[in-house]
Amino acid sequence: MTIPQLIALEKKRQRETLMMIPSENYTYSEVRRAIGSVLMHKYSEGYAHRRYYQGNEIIDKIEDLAVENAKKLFRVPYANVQPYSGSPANAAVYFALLNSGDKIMGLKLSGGGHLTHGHPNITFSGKYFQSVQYDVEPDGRIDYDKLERLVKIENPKLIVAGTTAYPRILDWKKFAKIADSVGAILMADIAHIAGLVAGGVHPSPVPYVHVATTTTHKTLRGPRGAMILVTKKGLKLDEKMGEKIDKAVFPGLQGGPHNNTTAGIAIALEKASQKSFVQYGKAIVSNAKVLAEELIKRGFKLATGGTDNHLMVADARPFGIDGKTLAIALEKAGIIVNANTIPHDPNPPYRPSGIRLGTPAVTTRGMKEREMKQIAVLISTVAEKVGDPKIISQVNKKVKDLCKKFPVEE
Ligand code: DSN
Repeated sequence: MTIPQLIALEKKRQRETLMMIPSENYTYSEVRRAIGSVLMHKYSEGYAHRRYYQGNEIIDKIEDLAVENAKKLFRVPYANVQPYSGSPANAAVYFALLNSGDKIMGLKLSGGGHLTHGHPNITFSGKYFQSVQYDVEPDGRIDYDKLERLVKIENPKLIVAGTTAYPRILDWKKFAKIADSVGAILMADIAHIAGLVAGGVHPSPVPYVHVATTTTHKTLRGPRGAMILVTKKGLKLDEKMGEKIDKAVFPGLQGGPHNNTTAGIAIALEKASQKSFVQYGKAIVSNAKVLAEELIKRGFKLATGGTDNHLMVADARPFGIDGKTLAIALEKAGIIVNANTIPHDPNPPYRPSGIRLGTPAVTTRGMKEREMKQIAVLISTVAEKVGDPKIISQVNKKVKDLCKKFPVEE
């Protein structure tokens, strides 16, 4: 099969299934056009107005726009929009502000953190820095008093406040109090919630942290990319923080920025500053709340007992199955989620006990609370009849009908 044929098939798959992995979303057609545009032909090592290559007059304007949009939307004095994605953005912050062997403290992957938050042995963050991680409690929540005690004992140089599978509001104020008590740099990783922050449905970390990283393609609905934001508090701690981060991104870690992506980021940030984005953020959260309540009614056990944001982690064991088995059965039915560890999971990460699911992409399609109720019924039907191909195919038909009613933007 040719690549165009495979792209057509993937397009069909995305149209006919429910995209419920909380880090995935459909971007805007304007962003897709920017990504596929001639901007990808240009090399632009350096930063706007100080490049190592000629011919960047227009690219400079594009990068200026993306940076300005980021600064305006998140109310920060400094933004770098060049990181290729979230992991390089986090790496750039560490390399800019720490020395190899310095102590960092982030949330464990199994508790809802990210590999780059200091996962030991197999990631740069756990190999080149000394990593001591904190965890969520068995109920799935961060215990801030416990975190404070650990921070006082360990005295880390940098604390990461950020998550990929945490369904509750992060208390930036508490994180800041804890970090400030030992003089640690506080970095927020808002990759999952950036769109919720922009839409005003999750508090912004900006007044409390020194630096924030985010991807641009999740709740923010932009292209695959990332940004690093330095706050006023960050510049107060180190007036050269922005410059250090620029240098760590290029030439420290990366070569030429992906200008097509930069343009896509500028477009998405502009859209995220519009009033309609506030409605979008509210709808993501209210959809998630309804879905969570309905799943609980139908026998699922959710980490923390529910959600305040765009995602939830559901334990599949009440149905006598693990998360991987459920995720595979749901895929057959056209509901795409990922298997996920639950807090203090006794099962291994490849076959964990739960699934992680979220509402950003189905909300982008225009689905509302009524559809969330339907989806909860479909998910629990699959969980109850995981080995029954006839039922799975009946659910799949219903999923396709639902998808037809809420088409994806061309
Ligand atoms: N892969 C992303 C997620 O699914 O949350 C995090 O990098």
